[in-house]
Amino acid sequence: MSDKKTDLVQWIDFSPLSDDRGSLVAVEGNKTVPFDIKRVYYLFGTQPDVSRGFHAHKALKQVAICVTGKCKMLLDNGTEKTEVWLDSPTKGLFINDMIWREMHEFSPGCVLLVLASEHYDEGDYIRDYKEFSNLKELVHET
Ligand code: T46
Repeated sequence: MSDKKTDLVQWIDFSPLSDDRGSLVAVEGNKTVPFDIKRVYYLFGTQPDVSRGFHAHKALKQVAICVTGKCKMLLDNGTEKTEVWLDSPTKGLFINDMIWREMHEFSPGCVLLVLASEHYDEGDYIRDYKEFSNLKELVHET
């Protein structure tokens, strides 16, 4: 896993297996990605002018891969924010727990694949930014 600037942006480079038929990327839990993959979901049919996300997770870790098209991902750890483009099927963005994320500017036909460390649990979501920021401050104080 490579760090870019800070721990906030952590890319995973996938090595495609390419030949004259095309390319294949294999992703394995606890090998290619740093957790056991318990869930896979994907976003598609997204609209160019509609953003998604606007939450953090208490414990969930994920890797997001834009397998087709592109979108912009905003990451916020409570003290620092940054935006990156997800625009390659050979690059995964590792999103740690307690990171606020927003997805913006989906291109037409974008498919965003997400590998998750846990099964779906609405109780793991923090959907209120103030609550997220208060929790982050508590962690910094202790
Ligand atoms: C994330 C970003 C990148 C389920 O029932 N099961 C699931 O596994 C997921 C992911 C969602 N849902 C339900 C919860 C909502 O009623 O599907 C609905 C849409 O989910 P949400 O509004 O959270 O979607 P996004 O695109 O805002 O966020 C999703 C993931 O939820 C989130 O974990 O990090 O993609």
